[in-house]
Formats: sequence, structure tokens, C-alpha cells
Amino acid sequence: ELQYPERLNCAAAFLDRWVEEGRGDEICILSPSETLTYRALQERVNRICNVLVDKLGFVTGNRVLLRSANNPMMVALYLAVLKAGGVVVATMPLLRAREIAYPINKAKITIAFCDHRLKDEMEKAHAMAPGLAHVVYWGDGSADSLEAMLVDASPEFKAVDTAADDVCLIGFTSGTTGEPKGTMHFHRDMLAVCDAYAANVLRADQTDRFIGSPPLAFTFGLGGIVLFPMRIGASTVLLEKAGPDDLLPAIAQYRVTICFTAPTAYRAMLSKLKDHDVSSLRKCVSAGEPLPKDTFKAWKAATGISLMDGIGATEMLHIFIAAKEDDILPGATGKPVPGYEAKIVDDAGRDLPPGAIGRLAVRGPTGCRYLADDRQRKYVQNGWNISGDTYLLDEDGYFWYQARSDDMIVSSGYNIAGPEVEAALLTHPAVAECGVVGAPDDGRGMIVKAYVVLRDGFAPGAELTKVLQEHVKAEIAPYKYPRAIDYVEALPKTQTGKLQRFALRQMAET
Ligand code: 3SK
Repeated sequence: ELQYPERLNCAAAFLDRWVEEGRGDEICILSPSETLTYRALQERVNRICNVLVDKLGFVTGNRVLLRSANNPMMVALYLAVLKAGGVVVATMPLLRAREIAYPINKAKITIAFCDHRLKDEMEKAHAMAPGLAHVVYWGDGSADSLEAMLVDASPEFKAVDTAADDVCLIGFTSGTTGEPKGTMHFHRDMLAVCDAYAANVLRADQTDRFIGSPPLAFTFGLGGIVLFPMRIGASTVLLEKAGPDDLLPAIAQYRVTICFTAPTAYRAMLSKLKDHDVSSLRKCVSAGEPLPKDTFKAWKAATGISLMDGIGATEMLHIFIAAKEDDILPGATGKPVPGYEAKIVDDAGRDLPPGAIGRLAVRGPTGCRYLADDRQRKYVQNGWNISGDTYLLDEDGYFWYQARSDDMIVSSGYNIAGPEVEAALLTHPAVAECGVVGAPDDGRGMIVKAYVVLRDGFAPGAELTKVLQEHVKAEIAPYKYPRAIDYVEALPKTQTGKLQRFALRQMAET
């Protein structure tokens, strides 16, 4: 069991510690715009803390909004709010005004920091959020910018003496179902995800250099690209644009060793690997969406690296079931991360035996505490977090993803998991991306319907549909084949890059 002192400020553990231990001159953050050592980052963090307290009326416990792409200032702001005893609420850069105003009002946020490039929507959101007292922009060179305020702020600041179980982060879910939920996390949770997943599964060391695509507003990105490296005094590369075409050259340029991204990005990188030197890579984590066996095999064949699959949740802060490099069963997500327990339950919350398909329930050192939300009772039962995922636990203790609980398609009495059909379609060379949902059908109740984005050089039409249907029948049980296929230019995705199956379901209903 992980033990932490009662009084704990996680910013001191991620940052101040390394300076105090004489490692202040080592590189912490690299980016196209600047490189920061641990000492330089600490100095900037301290100045921001002083601006918060002296110029913005901040008091311990205040909630502070952060809006930016992944860059060094965003990390400095995160750590400053934590160090000053505040609560970070970060939002995805691409959100629109209404989506930004929602967390501001729900979490009663009083101060916001925003990259000036995101000013338009921020100003509109400000107009909808009467409680927001200060909005500070950076990057525009103006006299009232954050940088201008930092100039005469003191570079000294002592971390506020917070309790280990003071809330320090509210992560809003991306709202794949209903209104976003605010998930609250403590100072000790920030360390616990590092000391559970990163220490036992990832097993990185201080010489490692991290990179990744998820935004820092998504806890997958926050953990993978900031908390995990900083917990062990390693370095990290931050990219504002981190698509597959940006990751590959950056891995080569910065000699990156550990990459965090989603299966879609690994697939996209595969076809371009030959143009880049990725020989520095030694570990690759795949999460955010299910990892098909074929993607695992193709990445292994091309790089020699076994993709480490994992499932996490904003509610749990980070990954809680994962595959260790030396214990991988391709297609399975893995086993519970040391410190976490997982089981399969039915819709009434009763335990199911190995081999049965049901809802995934999890508990561990981090956990789900929603901010003022009645849905707490639905999603947390007897201390177990009931996830929205349908899983199977096999006799050997491996967890196998089936579908999001609302992604099961019941067709003529058969249970068909949309993601399994997607994985089968993706093994055909014509298919770049796809999403599979149930479409209402008089005869069968539902039929399996696929939305497919084609690779260049393939033409949609009845002939290709037949080919893809036969392909799926050859890959998985034939009754699962998509009886209808629509060809689309792009799939609807959330801000975190997840397929929005509910949007596809709506399309399938019309
Ligand atoms: O699996 C996910 O989507 C996830 C969510 C939050 C944090 C980490 C991960 C991998």
C-alpha cells in the first residue's frame, strides 16, 4: 500500500526536490520554443505563485483555469497553482465558449490563465461566467500580460503546507455521455499514479526522455508527459502540435526514449517510420482507446518494441489496468496495476465469475470523487468505481476489452462488440479508420453498421463493401460482419481524440 505523509504538497515532490538534491541544472523540459532546467522551471513557478498571491488576490483553495496547448508555460502554471495550494482546472484547447464556461461556473473558478492564441473563445466564455474575476493572457507581449507581471515578481516561494488529501486538480470528463463530470484529485493522488503505474509497469529511469500527444488538460497527457518524468527527475518534450507527423521528427531530434499516444497515432506513424530515426525509443505506451492485436504486431515488427497497452479514466486519474513489457498477451489490456483491484460485475453490481462478460469495476489508491454530482451514486458503489467499459476477465487474470458498456450491439440475439468489428476492418489495407455501431433494423432489432474512412487509392462502392464484409467474416465470427457500410471523410471525435460512437449512433438512426 502506498503511504504518504499527512502534510504533502505534490509540487515540492515533482520540482523542488530535484533542485534541493543538487540536480537543478539538469534538463526538465524541451520544446521547440525553449528548454528549461529544473532550476529554471522552479524559478518561473515561484514567480507565478507570487503573482497569484500578490497581484490576483489568490488564496489557498482557489480554483484556477488553465487554457493552452502543451508548452513549458502550461506546465509552469500547473505546478504554480499546486505549489500555492490551489486547484487546477485545465480545459482542452479547442473547446468553444459554452464548453469553457461550464467548468468555470460549475467549479466556481475565480482566476484564469490563457494562451493569447485562445483569447477569442476565452473572452466569450468570460462573458458567460460572472464569478470569474481575473483572466490573464500570455504570449501577446502586452503590458498586462503574464510575462510582464512575472518580471518584478520574486523568484522565491515556499510551497504551501497542504494536506495530502487536499483537492489539487479537477479533471472534467470529455462528456462522451451527458454533461462533463468534474473529477476531484488530491495531492497524494498525483504521486500515487506515478508510484503505482509508472514505478511498477512503465519502469522508466532518470535518463529517460518522454514525449506524447495527449493534451495536458487530459490526465492521460498530464501523467504521461509531466508527472511520470518529473517524479523521477527525467526530461520531457512538449509539442503544441503532436500529431503523428510531429511526433516522428521530434523523437529523432530529441532522442526520445518513451512515447505516450493512442493506437490510431501508432498506426499512422507506421507508414512513415522509414523516413525517421526512432532508434532512441525504448518504451511505447498505448492507451485512450483499445489496442487491436494487429497494431501491436505491426509496431513490434517495425520497431522491435512491444506496445504497452493500458486503460485509465479521468475518474481514476490515470492507468489502472495495464500490460507490463514482460507479460503481454496481444489483444488483452493486461492485469490490474499493483495497488489497484479490478473485477467484473453485472448491471446490478453483483460479482461475475471469470469468463463472463460484464461491467468493469475498479478500486485503488486513486478514485472517483465527482464535484457536486448525483451521478456519484451511480458510478461509485461500495467503494468500487463502475467504469463505462464492458470487459471479460479470463482464468489467468487478464482483462479483455469488449466495448464501452453502451457500445454493445444486440443483433438477432447476438451480443456484438463494435470495437471488435472495428479491429477486424482495420486489418484490411483499404481502411484508414472506422467506427462501428448498431443501426435500428425491423428484422434484427439492430444491425452492425460501419463508418469507414478509406486510405488514398481506394474508391467507395458496392464492390468494396462486399470485399470488406467478406474480410470481416474471415477475421471474426461471420455473424458479426457489418451488414451496412457508409464511407465518410472523417469520424466524429472528442477533444481527446476518442471516437464519438454516440454521434455515429445518431447518424445510424436517421
Ligand atoms: O484510458 C484512458 O482513456 C485514460 C484516461 C485518463 C487517464 C489515462 C488514460 C489512459
